[in-house]
Amino acid sequence: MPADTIPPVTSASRDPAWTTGKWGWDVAPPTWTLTATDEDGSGVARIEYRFGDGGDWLAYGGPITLGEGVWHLWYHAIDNAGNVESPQMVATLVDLTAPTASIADSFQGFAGEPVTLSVQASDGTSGIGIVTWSTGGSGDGLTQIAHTWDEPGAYAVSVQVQDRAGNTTGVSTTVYIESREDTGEGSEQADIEP
Ligand SMILES: [Ca+2]
Ligand SMILES: [Ca+2]
Repeated sequence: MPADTIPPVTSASRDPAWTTGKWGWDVAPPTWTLTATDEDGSGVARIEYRFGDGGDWLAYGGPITLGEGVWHLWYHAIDNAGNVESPQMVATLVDLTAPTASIADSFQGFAGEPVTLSVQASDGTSGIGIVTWSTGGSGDGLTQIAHTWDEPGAYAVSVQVQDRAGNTTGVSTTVYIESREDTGEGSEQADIEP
């Protein structure tokens, strides 16, 4: 039997096969399975893995499920003749947590004039993505928006804050719109000196 000088080959497969969130993120913990073959050689002795490109290699004992975080899973196999495969890597982005979002209980404004609304939002893992307002505005990181109501009244406004992975938090508020006439405030009064 000729000497085995060819390293084994490891392949990585994930379940589910495709990322479950947006922009390459997973929103449920994916599982990686490593399998190695050493065709016509001495046979696979073991598979090893580690996270990041430094540190000790760990013996692979079975499928690896990844929680929240940004992961670089490095792996290689070694055959029974001691040939070591060049390391391979798969990157996995996991965000399981919806953003935090808060909005003021109420906003005030005047009919026919734009009211500026804002929401405080943050997301530690994938970051804030699309923000969608029930007033009609939607955009990447759109945490502030202006809207004009033509008639006095109390208006419910809701906002959906999504992280880049697709996890969503909803918050709502009320906008109270008055008319200038009802309040007695008018542009003429601004000129009156005390
Ligand atoms: Ca081999
Ligand atoms: Ca998140």
